Amino acid sequence: MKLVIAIVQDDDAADLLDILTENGFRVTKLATTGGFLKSGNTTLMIGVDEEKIKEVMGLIEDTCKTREQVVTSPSPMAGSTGVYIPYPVEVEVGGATIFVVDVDQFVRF
Ligand code: 2BA
Repeated sequence: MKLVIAIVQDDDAADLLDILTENGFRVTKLATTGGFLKSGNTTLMIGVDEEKIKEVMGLIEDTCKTREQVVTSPSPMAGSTGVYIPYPVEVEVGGATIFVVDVDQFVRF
């Protein structure tokens, strides 16, 4: 068995949960925060048999979209005045960041 850990954008999370459960996958949803943007995202833990990995990856890829997000980054003013002015930077947030982890043991009481 494998554990698929998928970090997705909040906007895609509800649809993805529905699609995964409709297709017979068991999912746990966690509310998480991205370290860079410091804004909310969603992490899904999906325990799957190895032969189902491709299917689950396909469902995630079909549902989750890449989006541009603007972050305001402080930039030092010219020279070393110690004064910072905010300026907007656009980052591309991926549709999904996925880790596939080997599971040594799976027990369900
Ligand atoms: P965040 O850390 O909030 O990152 C959001 C987006 O900001 C990233 O999109 C990337 O485009 C950009 N970014 C992140 N760190 C950066 C840096 N040091 N310099 C420049 N730009 C940076 P994604 O790469 O698609 O990541 C989306 C979310 O997935 C991340 O949210 C984080 O929560 C998670 N993630 C991505 N890679 C990860 C990793 N290696 N380990 C753990 N979580 C990861």
